[in-house]
Amino acid sequence: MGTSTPQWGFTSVPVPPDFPYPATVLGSEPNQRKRLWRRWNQLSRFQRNTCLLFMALLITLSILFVLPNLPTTASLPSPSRNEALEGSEIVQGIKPSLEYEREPEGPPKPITLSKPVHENFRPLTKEEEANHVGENEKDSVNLPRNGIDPFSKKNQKIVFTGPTNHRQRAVVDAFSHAWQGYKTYAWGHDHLRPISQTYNDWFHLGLTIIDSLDTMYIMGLDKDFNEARSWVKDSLQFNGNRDINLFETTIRVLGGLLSTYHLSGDKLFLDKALELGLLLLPSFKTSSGVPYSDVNLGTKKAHPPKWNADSTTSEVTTIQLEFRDLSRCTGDPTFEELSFRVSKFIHKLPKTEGLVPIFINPNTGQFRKSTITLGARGDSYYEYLLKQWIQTGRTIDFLRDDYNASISGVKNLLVRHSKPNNLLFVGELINGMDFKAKMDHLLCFLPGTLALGVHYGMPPDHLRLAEDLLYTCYQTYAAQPTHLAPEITYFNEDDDGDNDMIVKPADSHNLLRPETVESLWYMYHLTGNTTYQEWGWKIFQAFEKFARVENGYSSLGNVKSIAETKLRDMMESFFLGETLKYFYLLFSDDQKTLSVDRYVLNSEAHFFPIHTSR
Ligand code: DMJ
Repeated sequence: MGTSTPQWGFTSVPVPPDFPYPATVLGSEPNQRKRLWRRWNQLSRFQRNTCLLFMALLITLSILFVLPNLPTTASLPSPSRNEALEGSEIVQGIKPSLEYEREPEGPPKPITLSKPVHENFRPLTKEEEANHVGENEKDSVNLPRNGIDPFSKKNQKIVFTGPTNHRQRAVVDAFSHAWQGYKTYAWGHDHLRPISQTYNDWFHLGLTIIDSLDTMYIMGLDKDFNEARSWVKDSLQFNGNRDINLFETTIRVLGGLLSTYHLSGDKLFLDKALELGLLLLPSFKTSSGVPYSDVNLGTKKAHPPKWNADSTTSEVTTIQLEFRDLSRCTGDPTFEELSFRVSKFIHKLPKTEGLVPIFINPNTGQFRKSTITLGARGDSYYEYLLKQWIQTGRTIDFLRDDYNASISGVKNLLVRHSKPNNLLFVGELINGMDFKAKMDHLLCFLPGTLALGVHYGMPPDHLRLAEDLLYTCYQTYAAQPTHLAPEITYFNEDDDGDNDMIVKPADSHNLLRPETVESLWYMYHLTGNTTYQEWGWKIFQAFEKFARVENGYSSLGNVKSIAETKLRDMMESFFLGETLKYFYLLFSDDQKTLSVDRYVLNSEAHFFPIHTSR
């Protein structure tokens, strides 16, 4: 790492004690100084007084006109602050906030970005990386500490005018095709089964409609959006004797309703969100405050799942963005308090280098000895540490610190490279101890989250990790004949193995999941590197080729064979709520309107305004 000692202040030279000029105007040569001193002594008293008066006038004028325009001391790095930032200061042209450790003062300042974010943010060249010097450091964006609430004016709407290029039009066409199948065969039900021309119900909440609302709004599909709105108004019922999963319902339904409220300004969606939020509250009635996984909307009683006494760590820590937003929108603090209590509680539990086991007992409040992974059941614990910190205007330090600690843990304990081609992957620790070279597709959310973190001032080497990991995630698609990724990939660490990636028959399915496309969007959005768009386009075409069926899109049973894809007859709501939305964002010519400086996206790709305080 190249370091240099910064020059703060002026070079000081010895001067006579009564000398009126500041040291900086002195020549450094002793003869020159003597000459000046002699000339001063040769002046008459009147001349000296006039001189002094003139100097005093100059100083007064400087104080009045120049000083107010200088940066405040809060925004000027002190030498010690600078040293603390050494090595993390130059982040692809984005400097971490110099107010990193300070509480915000005064009212929030609005964001004024003169350029799209990505113009100020690009990957380091190899040389720059070696020296930790970014050439566009000088025109970096100094992100304000606080985000903006885009809806500070009541009912202000953003107008979305639809696709602007052929790739976006192709994505909208895909959405319309999926929506048409859903409308015809599964309207009001949770998911479409496009091959058997029927539906699947999980929670009986019309999941596909609600998950799709903001996607339609953004794509400018007004007619479809209005039909969906009418269904929400007239047919969406939350009562009834049925169990629902707290996490899934929160990210998809509560998240979908709140996001649509924010984008459209239509209060119907907030009213419905509040109705649902109140029904979810019994989940928190446990001795530790860590919620149960399930709640019955009819009996209003919560309980663990039938198969397990424990709750899933990622589930109980992935409801906070939504509950906080509900509190901020309604003025009722209960939702935020109960959900954030969980985060605060888990913050205090012992961890393995910031990493957590995937199960936690809601009665004892203790982790169960279990797998450590950033894949299934672990993933969004890490995602919501960062996103909650951003949502609350970067004011809650423990969220940032726990996030940073966890990424160090990932680097130390979970990152490895495959053989023979040196692909970086993130494995798991079975029982928190034994390394397994296994990576879920779910884990491919991580490059996007890492890039988002770096954008907000996290250490720059997180971006290199994001780049390398996203390359591997893309390879899990590109290596298959269908150009679609399996659910799980194993990595070879032996010298004599020929293939870096191994896919077991039981893991070779593809559920139309979004995580890789999500990360492609973040990386394109934040770096402007169009390679990520090209990779996304290839994946999109593969979905078109192998998942598109007459009445929608179907998950695949086998990505390893073009001849035998074994369609599974299921289109999950996240295909419309997330996968197609991220494709649309990835191919967008406008990376400003839905910028990560304005919104934080929840785990289901729903938009939440960034608040200005804790
Ligand atoms: C989505 O429901 C969410 O992204 C969740 O956080 C993880 N799983 C699915 C998509 O794969």
